[in-house]
Amino acid sequence: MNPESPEERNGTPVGRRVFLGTLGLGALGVLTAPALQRGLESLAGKDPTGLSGLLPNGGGFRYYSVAASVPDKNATDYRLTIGGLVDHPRAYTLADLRALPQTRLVRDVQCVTGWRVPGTPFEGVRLADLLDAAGVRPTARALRFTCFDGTYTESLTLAQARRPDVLVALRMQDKDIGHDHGGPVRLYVAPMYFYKSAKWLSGITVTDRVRPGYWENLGYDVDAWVGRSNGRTDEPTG
Ligand SMILES: Nc1nc2c(c(=O)[nH]1)N[C@H]1C(S)=C(S)[C@@H](COP(=O)(O)O)O[C@H]1N2
Ligand SMILES: [Mo]
Repeated sequence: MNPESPEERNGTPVGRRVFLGTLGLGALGVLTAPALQRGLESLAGKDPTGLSGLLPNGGGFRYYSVAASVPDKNATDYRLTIGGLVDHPRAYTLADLRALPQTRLVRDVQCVTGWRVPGTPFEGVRLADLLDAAGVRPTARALRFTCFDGTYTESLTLAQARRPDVLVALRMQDKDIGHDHGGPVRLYVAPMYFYKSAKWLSGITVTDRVRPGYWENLGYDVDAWVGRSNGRTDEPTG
């Protein structure tokens, strides 16, 4: 069994459905890959029926979590660790991150299931700055992101991670990021589908190769450029 599977982690009904859905649809093998992926993702949100996709939602965000419950973290107990192939591993507190230079970006957000939110401000520390401070070793090629939901993971190549439009975000819509949107800290990868923007970010491991993340193990593209991946033709977000 896939060790990232929520079925294995907590045996929740949502996890079970995702797992069984993967087996069932994968065995059928008749659906196109994007249709399969959209089906899987609608199971993962708080919308097992996928019917909310048919309702108007005012152009807003939808809440997604592959974990059944996620603990609250705040300025007291939040930590972001950076380790792996670096010379200076460390753990940042929220105050540490707030003390670093902040970058504000305003781009569209695009989920691979189709919904898009125009002109959303995100603000935080450039991931490139954290990598520079960590001292990335010459053998490093990629990053693995882990989350304090205990389940979700993501990946970027080192070159992607060093782009100026990739943030360790502390604010979204000009507010501190709330729990539902992945606060206090989420990743924000502006030019890619929103599944790259891991919520509840707690760990960055520098690795020698790309280790596909949660949805990528279930078929999503690892290089998730908006409009140029996952069989979709959306306008770029940037
Ligand atoms: N930890 C975690 N991060 C995640 C997800 C998730 O399930 N867990 N879902 C991803 C997907 S598919 C999307 S579209 C966005 C949704 O972000 P939102 O809940 O703030 O709208 O978060 C991404 N990051
Ligand atoms: Mo998504």
